[in-house]
Amino acid sequence: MNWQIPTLFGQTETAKTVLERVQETTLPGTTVPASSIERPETGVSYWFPEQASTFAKGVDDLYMFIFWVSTVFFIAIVVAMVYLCLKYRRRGKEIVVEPSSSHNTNLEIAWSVLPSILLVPMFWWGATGYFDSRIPAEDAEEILVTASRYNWLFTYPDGDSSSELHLVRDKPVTLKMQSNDVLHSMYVPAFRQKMDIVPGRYTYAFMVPTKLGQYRLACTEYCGEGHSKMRTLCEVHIDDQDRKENTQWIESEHAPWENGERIYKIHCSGCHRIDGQAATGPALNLTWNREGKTHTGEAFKADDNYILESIWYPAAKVVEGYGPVSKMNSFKGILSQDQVNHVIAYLKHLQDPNAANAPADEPTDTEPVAGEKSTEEETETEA
Ligand code: HEC
Ligand SMILES: [Cu+2]
Repeated sequence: MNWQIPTLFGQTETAKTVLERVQETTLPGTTVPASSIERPETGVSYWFPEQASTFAKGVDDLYMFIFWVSTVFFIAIVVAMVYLCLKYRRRGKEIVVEPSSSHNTNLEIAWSVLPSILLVPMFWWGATGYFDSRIPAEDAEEILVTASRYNWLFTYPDGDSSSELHLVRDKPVTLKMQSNDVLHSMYVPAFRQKMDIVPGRYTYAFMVPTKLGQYRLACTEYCGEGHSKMRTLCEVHIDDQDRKENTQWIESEHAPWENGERIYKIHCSGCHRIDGQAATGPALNLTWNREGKTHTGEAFKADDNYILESIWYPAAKVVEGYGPVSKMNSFKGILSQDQVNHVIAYLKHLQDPNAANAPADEPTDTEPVAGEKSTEEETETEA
């Protein structure tokens, strides 16, 4: 039975839209097989919300397994306790003191081994599920989530944003998350996905939505008096086209990498080059995703967090050959984390103009699209 209560987020009025669109986009005369339309989340169920991502079922199964193991042991322990209380209750006035054994090897082995048989699989199951939800697939789309008191902003690879999260069914997505102020946490119950958003660094959540519909997305870390209002919708679309047409876009004039290029020219080009030649600092076209060493021999990988740290706190990891004191000044307070995102997009773009936002480990080998604007000069001459 599916218990429904009136909605907290107003989905009952809006939830039909994806479903309706599936029907509308179907050619007249053809019928959509019922199995291909999933029921959108229309309210709040009293038990688990819908399973709308690839790993939701695993999370629920593990939960139920732990729940039933706990229930069985709870009943067994309480029954035994009541029985023993009755059996050994004090009768009459005399007190018989029986010596208790201080050691019993068999018993001790039994109470170590038997619980392990249940607990080790629980750990294994939980750990693998956790990794599934944290390690991005290589072809995942990267959406930047910006949390601020008390709202959400989602920025897509082309630079456009929306205040609701729009995903595409069966398309893997990595949420790269940043906070503008305090600690927040992103939670989409239907995806069983929850991750802290920490000021001053990036965190990630990975998922593959599997069902069309609208789902609740909320902040789940108390962040101030407006915390309970910090919620929005997450909509899963049929395909990219459907998402493009049915999202309220906040359009950005420039692609993130174009903004990054501008920042580079203003702030960085005095010390860094982008032609592979080292100058005062390393060549930035080689930086993204490289594996390098600091001057003290510590290994690092030039991922998002490394680049953020290099820009805000250059002294934290001084690159081998440039130490011991970094000649780079800190850009903390000069460049916001959003501007750092643009720089990162530019560094990726320098390596692969065709996929400025490709995920870290997958440089694509496709040719640049003909006519793609690759330098600002071109942009200017065209304008
Ligand atoms: C005054 C010179 C100077 C300026 C200006 C400067 N840098 Fe640097 N940068 C350096 C030096 C020197 C290093 C190497 C030492 C270190 O790691 O701090 C470096 C290192 C880096 C690294 C690590 C590179 C790698 O391959 O490991 C990044 C990323 C970086 N800078 C980004 C920037 C960005 C982005 C800007 C502009 C916003 C900038 N820098 C401006 C001098 C500079
Ligand atoms: Cu919050």
